[in-house]
Amino acid sequence: MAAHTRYTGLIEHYRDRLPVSDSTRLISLGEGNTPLIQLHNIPKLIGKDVTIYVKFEGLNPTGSFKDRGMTMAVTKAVEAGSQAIICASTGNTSAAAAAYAVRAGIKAFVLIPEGKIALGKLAQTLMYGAQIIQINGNFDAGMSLVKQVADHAPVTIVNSINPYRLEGQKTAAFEIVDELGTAPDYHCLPVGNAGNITAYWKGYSEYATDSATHKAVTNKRPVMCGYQAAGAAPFVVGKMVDNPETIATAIRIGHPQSWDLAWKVQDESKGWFDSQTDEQILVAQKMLSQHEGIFCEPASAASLSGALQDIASGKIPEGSTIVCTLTGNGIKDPDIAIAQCKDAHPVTIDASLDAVKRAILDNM
Ligand code: AN7
Repeated sequence: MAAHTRYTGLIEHYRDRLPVSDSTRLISLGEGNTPLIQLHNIPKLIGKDVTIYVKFEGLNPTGSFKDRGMTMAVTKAVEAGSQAIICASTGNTSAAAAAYAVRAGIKAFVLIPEGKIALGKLAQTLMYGAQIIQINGNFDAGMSLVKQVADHAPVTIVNSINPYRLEGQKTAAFEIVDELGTAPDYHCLPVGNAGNITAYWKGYSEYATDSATHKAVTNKRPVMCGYQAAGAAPFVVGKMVDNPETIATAIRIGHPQSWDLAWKVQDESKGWFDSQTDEQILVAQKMLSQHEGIFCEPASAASLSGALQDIASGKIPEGSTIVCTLTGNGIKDPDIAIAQCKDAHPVTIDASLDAVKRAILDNM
């Protein structure tokens, strides 16, 4: 390897395992290569002998794991000659689609549920200059419209029903195995459309079947644990949900697009789906911020919230190594963060040395 190798995104890094050729023009913003951070304080806090890592996907270029899928989907759309992409979104997919479309020099159309996407995601999508189409309906309604309109207009769908999305997203599992030298015992994820849990399983499975060709020492695969918000939990109730509701707007999805694929993941990995209440999700989000210095968005915290529940009950036994994916950055949803901290006490003082000194000594 050259002494200085600049990281230029996940397609270049895992090009042997992705559907690109030497002549493919790669549309990248340097996504992937996100930190796998070991939690040091929370295991002590809960008094359990477990090793928990979080894969902080909020540190991708647009602040969520969607960039992994979008670099691949937009690269392939451009390769096929497409001039425009379209998606329905609860916010993060729209931000990623908008950014990668700009990078490629093509047009992005995004359908979002009016008033139901986090402020930061709206700000991003506006800034990247996508054509926003707000609908009086939820994500599921938007998704249904996107599928219909693609037959009537020259647009490429970049939701996770586009198979290239999952190809890109599977690289997160590669990174984890490359770093740990093996797969974890349990992998916990928030679940909406269930594209990401499907993609991770694909990544772990591909690495396991040819473990000799990369750095992993085993062909182990983790138990996959998917957690939904209680008000939007079709995998827990066992059927589609028509009016999903949750404060975690990213996963306010009642008709998951990867329904069959995700049940297969559960089956093959001997994993499970469960739900977390909005309250439990918010507790986990705050716990990560205030005990580990990691600020993820509410939906992302469903992974840790679910893991903590299953560690407490013993379903995930002591001695386990667990990876929780934190799918998006907390900065995306400032309204919820500020509401969560309504009992914090910022002090307002005169701009004098004396007053600052007093503010410090009074609050030590
Ligand atoms: C932060 O942006 O569906 O189970 O339209 O933004 O693969 O759907 C977002 C999903 C988890 C769920 N965490 O992932 C969209 C969208 C965050 C998310 C999920 C989403 P999937």
